[in-house]
Amino acid sequence: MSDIRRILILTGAGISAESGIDTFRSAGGLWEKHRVEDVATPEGFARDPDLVLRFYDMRRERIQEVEPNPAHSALARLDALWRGEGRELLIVTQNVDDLHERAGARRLIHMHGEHLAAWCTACDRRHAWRDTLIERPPCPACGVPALRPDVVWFGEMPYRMGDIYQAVGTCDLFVSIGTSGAVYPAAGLVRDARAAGAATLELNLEPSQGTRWFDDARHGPASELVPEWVEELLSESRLG
Ligand code: BJW
Repeated sequence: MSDIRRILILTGAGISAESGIDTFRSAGGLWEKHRVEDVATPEGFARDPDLVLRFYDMRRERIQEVEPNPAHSALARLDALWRGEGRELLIVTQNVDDLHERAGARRLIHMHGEHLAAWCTACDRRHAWRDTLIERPPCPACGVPALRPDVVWFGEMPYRMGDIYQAVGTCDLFVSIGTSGAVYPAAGLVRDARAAGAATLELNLEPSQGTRWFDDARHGPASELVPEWVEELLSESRLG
């Protein structure tokens, strides 16, 4: 591991599970209680905006009640220390919660958007947003009541894919944490990283759908696996 310089970390719902946020596809997860087509597609939003806005209002409220867990803190520690001598790091999260940044991570991309942001479909501006959207508040910029959650639904393009592919194509180590590997393009990034010569590591509660693409896999709760792996990496690199 000592020749590792550039690290790309992909995170998913599993890293926030122990903070008390529901995952999507686990038993009892969000997709058992809500139909994906109804709440996570532009067509569902067009059909029944109240249903979708309530779903996201409820989840936006929930994330403001919970705290980062030791897995988020460990990645924030790695982000703070992994510097100098050509070291680079990027956390790409599929999560729309803000637990990575609340733990202190700074080099972070939210590829599926953020709960704490609203997007005006009239003027195309985005705004920091903590309140509910169900009352159709006016856009702070243009005044039109056309705000929607600033999240990426099925059929929409995830954010900053150019930056993500660039970092995936040049990393030495690709680490996937707490994601089922069921949703593309995120699920395909491990193959892009491998093709570019990176070592690949999975940290997940159970083998993901793409587990065969990883050189190494460790299975268990993120709050244990992630701090262990981070300490191992920092100590091997004499940064801990
Ligand atoms: C623990 C744990 C603990 C539990 N510790 N672990 C082939 C190629 C390309 C695209 C497609 C394709 N086939 C189909 C598509 C289209 C589609 C897609 O992927 N469909 C699939 C159903 C097949 N993709 C899209 O439409 C995307 N856009 C797109 O493709 O645009 C075109 C394009 C083409 C080429 C390049 C670029 C673009 C958009 C996808 C948008 C996804 N949106 C959502 C909702 C976001 C807002 C919200 O939160 O409501 O994103 S869906 C949902 O799934 C959410 C998540 O980010 C995403 C991934 O879920 P995640 O994070 O993996 O959660 P889970 O629940 O699935 O897994 C949790 C894991 O944690 C499990 O494994 C547990 O075991 C584990 N776990 N507790 C450690 N304590």
